[in-house]
Amino acid sequence: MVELRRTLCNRDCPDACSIVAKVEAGRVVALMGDREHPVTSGFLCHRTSQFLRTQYSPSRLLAPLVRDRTGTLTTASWDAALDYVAERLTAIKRESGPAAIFHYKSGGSLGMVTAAASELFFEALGPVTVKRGDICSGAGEAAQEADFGVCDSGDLEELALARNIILWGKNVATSSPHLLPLLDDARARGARIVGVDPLANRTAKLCDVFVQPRPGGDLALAMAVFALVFARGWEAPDAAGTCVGLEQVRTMASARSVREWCLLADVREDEAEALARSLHDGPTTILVGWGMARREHGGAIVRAVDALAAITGNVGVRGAGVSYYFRRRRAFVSPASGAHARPLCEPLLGQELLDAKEPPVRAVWVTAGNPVAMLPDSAKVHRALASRELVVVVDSWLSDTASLAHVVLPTTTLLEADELLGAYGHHHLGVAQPVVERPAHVKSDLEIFQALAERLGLSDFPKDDARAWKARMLSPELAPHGVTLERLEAGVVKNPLAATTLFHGKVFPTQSGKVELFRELPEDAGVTIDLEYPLSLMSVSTPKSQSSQWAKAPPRPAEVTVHPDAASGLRDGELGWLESRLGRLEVRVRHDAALRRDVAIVPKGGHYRDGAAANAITHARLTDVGEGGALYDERVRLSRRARAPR
Ligand SMILES: Nc1nc2c(c(=O)[nH]1)N[C@H]1C(S)=C(S)[C@@H](COP(=O)(O)OP(=O)(O)OC[C@H]3O[C@@H](n4cnc5c(=O)[nH]c(N)nc54)[C@H](O)[C@@H]3O)O[C@H]1N2
Ligand SMILES: Nc1nc2c(c(=O)[nH]1)N[C@H]1C(S)=C(S)[C@@H](COP(=O)(O)OP(=O)(O)OC[C@H]3O[C@@H](n4cnc5c(=O)[nH]c(N)nc54)[C@H](O)[C@@H]3O)O[C@H]1N2
Ligand SMILES: [Mo]
Repeated sequence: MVELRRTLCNRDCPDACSIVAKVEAGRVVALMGDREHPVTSGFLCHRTSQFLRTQYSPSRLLAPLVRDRTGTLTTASWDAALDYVAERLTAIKRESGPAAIFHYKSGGSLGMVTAAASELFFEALGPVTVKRGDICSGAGEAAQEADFGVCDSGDLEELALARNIILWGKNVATSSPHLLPLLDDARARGARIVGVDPLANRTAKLCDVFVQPRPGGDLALAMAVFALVFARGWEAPDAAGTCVGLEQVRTMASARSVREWCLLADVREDEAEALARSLHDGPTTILVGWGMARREHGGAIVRAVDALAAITGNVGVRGAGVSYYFRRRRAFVSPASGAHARPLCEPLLGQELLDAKEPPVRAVWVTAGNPVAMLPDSAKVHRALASRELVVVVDSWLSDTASLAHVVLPTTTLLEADELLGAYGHHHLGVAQPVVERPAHVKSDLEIFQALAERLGLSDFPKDDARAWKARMLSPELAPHGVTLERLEAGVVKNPLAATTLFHGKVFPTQSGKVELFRELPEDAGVTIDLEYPLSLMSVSTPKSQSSQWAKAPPRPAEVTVHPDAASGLRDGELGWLESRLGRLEVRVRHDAALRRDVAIVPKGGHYRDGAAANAITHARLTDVGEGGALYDERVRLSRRARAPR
C-alpha cells in the first residue's frame, strides 16, 4: 500500500519546507513539495528532492563506531559506546572540571528539540564550554540589532505590496528557491527587481537591473547612492525624526563625488542611480543575503543598507523593510538557561581550542556540525580536534569531523526527525514527524542524551518523548491565538506573535526609539586591492549541496570557476593550483565569460579529506561586529601545477 506522509524539513535553510513523502512497504519511494504549505508551494529544492540518495546511501551510519586499539573506527554496541563515553566524560570532569568539556553545535538540524536537549544536557553535566559568535549570520544580526534594536522581518506576503524589491547579495535561486514564485508574482504585478551581487548567478535572470560591484564594494556603492539621494532631496520628509545620525551619514557620503564612490565600488553611475531611484520610488523591500556580511566589514555593509532604507522612508511602512532574518525562535521557550563555563569563538575555533587553558579542552562533543570542512582554516580545526583526548560526533554519515572522532553515534535523518521548527526565511511554525521508521540501531539526539544522562546520574534530565518536549517548548503566548501542538500537528501555522509590518508606526526597540544609523566608514570604504592575489575566493552555496552534505559526491578535485582572462592561462578543464596565503588546493579550472575578472568561485562544502574544502585555504578572521567569519575576504590566485610547492 502506498501512503503519503507529511513532515517539515529541518535543514539549515530559510525555507523550512513541508515535504510530502510517498511511503511504500516501509520505504520512502518519492519526495514531493507540499502544495498546501504557502511557501513550499508544491516543489522541493534540488538538495531535498535528491535526499533519498542520502537516506538510503550505503555509507549511512547504522551502528555506533568506537576507535579501537589500532586506531580504527570499529562497529560497537550502543551499550559499549555509551559506557565508554560516560566513563571518559566523568573522569575528565572529575580531574579537570566541566569546562574541559566543549560542546559544539551547528545547523545540521534546526530542530528546537535537538537544540534544547543538547543545551540542557550539557548544562546539567557542566555547565561546560560552549561556542560564541556565529559563522553564519553573526555580523548581519549584530548590525541590524544595532540599527533597529532587533533583527527580524515583517511578513513575507508584504512583498506583494512592494513596488521595488532589491536582492542585495542574495542568491535566491540557490539558497532560498521558494522565494522565486513570490518574486515572479511581484514582477507580474509590475514590481521592479534589482539585484546587487558581484556574481551574475541564476538569480540575475529575474532582475530588471543587476549591479555587479567588486566583492566587498557595497559600502562604496551605498555611499554613491546616499550621495545621489541627498543631492536630489530624496530623503524621506520624516528621516530626521526617525533616524539618529542622519547628518553624519550626509557628511560621510559627501567625502567623495558619486563618480569616485562608483569607481571604488566598480559600478557605473547609472547603476547607482537606478538603486537610488528604486529607493525613492517606494515602497521598496530590500532582501539581504546572509553571505554578504561574511566579510571583514560585513556589519558595516549591512548597516549601510539598513540606513539606505531608513533614510529613504522604507522602514516601518507596508511593502518596505530590510529583511535579513526571521526570528525563528520567537515562538518557543527553551528549558535551558544558557549557563556555560566559558565560550570559545566559533569562527576562530581551531586556535581557540588549541589556546584554551585552565583547564585545557580535553573532550569535544559535536552535535549537527562538520566544523573541519565548514569552519575556516580547516587544517587547524582538524589539528585542534584530533589532538583532544575524546571527540564524540553525532551524525548519520562519516563527515570529515566524524572521521577523526573517537566515538561516532549514528542519528536520525530529516525524514526520521521528530521536531519543532520555525524558519529563518518566513514566519510559519510547524512540526516534523517521522515519515519512516528509523533503522534499528539509530537513535535521535534526544534519545542519546537521555541514555547518557541515565549513565551519568543526571536524574533531572527529562525522560519523556519528543512530543512532550515540543509541548513544553511552545511559548505560552501562542495558546490564546489557538496555536497548540495539536494544531501544529495538523499543518503549519503563521506565527501569530510575528509582526506583519515590522516597526509599524516607526517605533524601534533601540535606546533612542529611533533607527540608530552607522557613523563610521572604514578607510576607502573597506575596498582593498591585492595585486599578488588578484581574485576574491567566493565559496558560495551550490544547489547541489547543503553545506558539506552532498546528494551525489562532489567533484574531485574541486572546480574553480573564473573569467577566462583571470585563469592565468589555464584552459577550461585544465588542472591548476588555487593558492591563498594560507595554502593551496588542486583544482579543475572552469571558464565563465560572464564573471567579473576578480572572482574565483569554489562551491561551499567541499570535503577536506578530498583536498576540496575551500576552508582549507581560508583564513580564520572575524567580522567587524557579531563575531562572524570573514569567509569571503580570502584572496587567491591561480597557477600552473608545474610550479614548485611553496
Ligand atoms: N542549496 C543550498 N542552499 C542553502 C545552503 C547551501 O549550502 N546550499 N546553505 C544554507 C545556509 S546555511 C544559509 S546561511 C543560506 C545562505 O544564503 P546566502 O548567504 O544568501 O548564500 P549564498 O547562496 O551563498 O549567497 C550569497 C550571495 O552573496 C553574494 N556575495 C558575496 N559577497 C558579496 C559582496 O561583497 N557583496 C554582495 N552584494 N554580494 C556578495 C554571493 O555572490 C552570493 O550570490 O542558505 C541556505 N541555503
Ligand atoms: N567557505 C565557506 N564556509 C562556510 C560557509 C560558506 O559560505 N563558505 N557557510 C557557513 C554557513 S552559512 C554555515 S551555516 C556553516 C554550516 O556548517 P555546518 O552546520 O557544520 O554544516 P553541515 O556540513 O551541513 O554539517 C551539518 C552536519 O549535521 C549532520 N546532521 C543532520 N541532521 C542531524 C541531526 O538531526 N542530528 C545530528 N546530530 N546531526 C545531524 C549532517 O549530516 C552534517 O554532517 O558553514 C559555514 N561555512
Ligand atoms: Mo548558514
